[in-house]
Amino acid sequence: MNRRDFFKGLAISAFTASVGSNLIEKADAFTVKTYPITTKFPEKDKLILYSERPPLLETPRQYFDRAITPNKLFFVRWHLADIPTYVDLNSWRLKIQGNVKNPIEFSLDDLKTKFEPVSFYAVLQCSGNGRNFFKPKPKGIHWNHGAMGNALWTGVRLKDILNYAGIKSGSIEVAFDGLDKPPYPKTPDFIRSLPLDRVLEEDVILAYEMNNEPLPYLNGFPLRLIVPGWYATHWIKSVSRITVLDKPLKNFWMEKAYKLPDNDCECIKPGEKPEKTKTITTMNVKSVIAKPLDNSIVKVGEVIKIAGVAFDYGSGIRDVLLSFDNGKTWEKANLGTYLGRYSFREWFFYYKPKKKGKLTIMSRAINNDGQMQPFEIGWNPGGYKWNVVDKVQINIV
Ligand SMILES: Nc1nc2c(c(=O)[nH]1)N[C@H]1C(S)=C(S)[C@@H](COP(=O)(O)O)O[C@H]1N2
Ligand SMILES: [Mo]
Repeated sequence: MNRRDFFKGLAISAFTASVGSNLIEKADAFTVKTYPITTKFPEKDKLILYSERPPLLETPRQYFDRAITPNKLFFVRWHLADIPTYVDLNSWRLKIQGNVKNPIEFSLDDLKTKFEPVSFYAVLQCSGNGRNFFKPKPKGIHWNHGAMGNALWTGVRLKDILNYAGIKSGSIEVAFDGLDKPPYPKTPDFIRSLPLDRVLEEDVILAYEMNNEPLPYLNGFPLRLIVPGWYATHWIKSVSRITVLDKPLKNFWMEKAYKLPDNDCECIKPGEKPEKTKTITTMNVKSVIAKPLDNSIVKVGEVIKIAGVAFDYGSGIRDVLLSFDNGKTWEKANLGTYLGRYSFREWFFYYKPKKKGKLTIMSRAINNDGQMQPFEIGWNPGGYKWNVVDKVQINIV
């Protein structure tokens, strides 16, 4: 099937819930609600379905037993229902405008040939990943652990492109707009900005490849912004317009969305209003247990492999510790190959259950700055930044 035809069937049945027969049942310790698994999205395999329009698809937990998330299993999140489903690269252009000396347009080939390509692994994680575990549950999509993934991103430095256009003095921010559009005139378009100093760092790129392939449409074909170490809300998909600004961008997405309470714990009591807020930026340290799944049945004396991933904002993972006695004692997991400071770090541990009954397995990551996953996290209205010590419970028989 040609990439152009992928979305045809989907558009017709956009409002019908045609889903597979599998249900994620109690996918982990905290889940009560069940969501169906779907295979019907173009360029995607089995993912947990929260919505068809816009597509909201989560990667099932068991796929985090490996450092690299395949494109087909990579989660999907769009805010606006009118998403790009076909892009003609003959006419597609990236526009650089605003406070620059030479406003300019590039084709995808221009980008690939005029600028030095760079590649690195980096974790893309939604700010609301793990929102389902907060009590009470904040409003928003009740993601479990799977609104995250790690890929090899290849593209060009934003700094090279902006310097080519020539940044005028007085510039302070850069705004990014993708090809997705609001379905109704009063819905605000998804346009976000980043501070100029972050944009000019070496590691902020516009990627045209994900794991050595063109990006899937649902993950931002043909070009997406990569801001390693920062939450996914900054990683604008299908970028087509970049505007250099001499004053802060003011719109719904910058002023109201993706805000955290601006205090030490970044938290408030449920129901209260934060006095001040700030925009969410860097990710915190986190580990997730992929296998065994919650409620797995395991035989006494049979060795099982416990596996998962860990990551942070870019200091890198120092250790992943596991506990089999509710946090009294901890053992070091084996770490997989180092794939760069922004990548998932795979970890694994072989364990032989000695006695029958229920067993809780906990995982706790420590980064190179000495930060550790907490046992509890304060509540915030967005349900952002969940990174509590992970756990699964297995039945030993
Ligand atoms: N153009 C565009 N880019 C976007 C968004 C969007 O709605 N439109 N959502 C952001 C958010 S909140 C997330 S979590 C990620 C999701 O990326 P993915 O769909 O590739 O997993 O894209 C980000 N970039
Ligand atoms: Mo997100």
